[in-house]
Amino acid sequence: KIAAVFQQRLTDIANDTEAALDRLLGPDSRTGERARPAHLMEAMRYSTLGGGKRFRPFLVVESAALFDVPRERAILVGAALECIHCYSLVHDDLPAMDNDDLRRGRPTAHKKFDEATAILSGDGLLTLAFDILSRPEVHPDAAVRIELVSSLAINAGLGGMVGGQMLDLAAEGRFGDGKPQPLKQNEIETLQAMKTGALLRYACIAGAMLGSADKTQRAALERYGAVLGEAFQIADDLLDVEGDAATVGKAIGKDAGMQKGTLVSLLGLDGAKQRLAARVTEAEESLAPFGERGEVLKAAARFVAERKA
Ligand code: GRG
Repeated sequence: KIAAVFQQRLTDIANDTEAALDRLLGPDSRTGERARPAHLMEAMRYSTLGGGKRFRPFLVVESAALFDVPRERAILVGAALECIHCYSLVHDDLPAMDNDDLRRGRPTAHKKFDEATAILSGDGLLTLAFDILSRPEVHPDAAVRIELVSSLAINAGLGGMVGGQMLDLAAEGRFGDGKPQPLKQNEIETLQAMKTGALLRYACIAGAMLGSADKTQRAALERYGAVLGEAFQIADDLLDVEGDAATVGKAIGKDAGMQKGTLVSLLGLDGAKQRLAARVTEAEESLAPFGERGEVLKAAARFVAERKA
């Protein structure tokens, strides 16, 4: 039953996030229509609207709901975070990075438009995120807005997602002598906590910030976000390996996409699955201070481990 409640909330929050993004990526009375190049706006809309699970906005809204935060505030923060997430996907797909042709079942931004437009649309989305968070509709208290802005900057930047991406490229051997650098387990954990974990953790603590959570509640959500982030990445790496094995029909680990530098490659399939299950349990336990109200977020942790796409 709780799984059905979770699915419904995920769908509702995805719809509300989509509507908010549609409005935020539309005409803006502050700059006027002429000041917004239509081609750039089209590219930003293409990469943001009509796709994605909207799992990060879900985490913001559900964490905020623990404190009865007005929903429209949390939706705005979720939309800002989704702008950062979508920009990272656009830039990650570029020829200089992963050089991917498809994203969310459609041509990537640089394939649909061109490289310069894709780069600028990512820049525009990154900037828009901070524009959104600084608006009074997000929270009447400017100190809360500054905290939301500052924490997002830290989690998305050098010490978070962007830094994690850099470590990833370095491990692939993109710099120096060009040889891949095998990473130790703690180095993989750090890289992933930065690249993927930081935004997921932010989603959860943003709810606590919006809701003026006390120290214990905030620490609980921080812990939940951190272990959920790790679970998300292990599940994603498992999907890569098992999805590849299923479609290509090859032996797992030998020929199917066993990516180097993941916990799956280091711990093996069974080891990674055990660790994933342990992280889900830990995520559930971290929500103890919220009692019954934590049930939907607990279901979200189980969803992360079980998802097929
Ligand atoms: C280029 C600055 C920069 C950062 C790139 C997020 C990222 C960092 C790269 C994307 C590549 C990747 C597979 C990262 C792991 C995180 C991940 C699984 C992202 C996909 O997130 P989902 O599953 O995607 O939430 P949807 O499409 O549902 O939004």
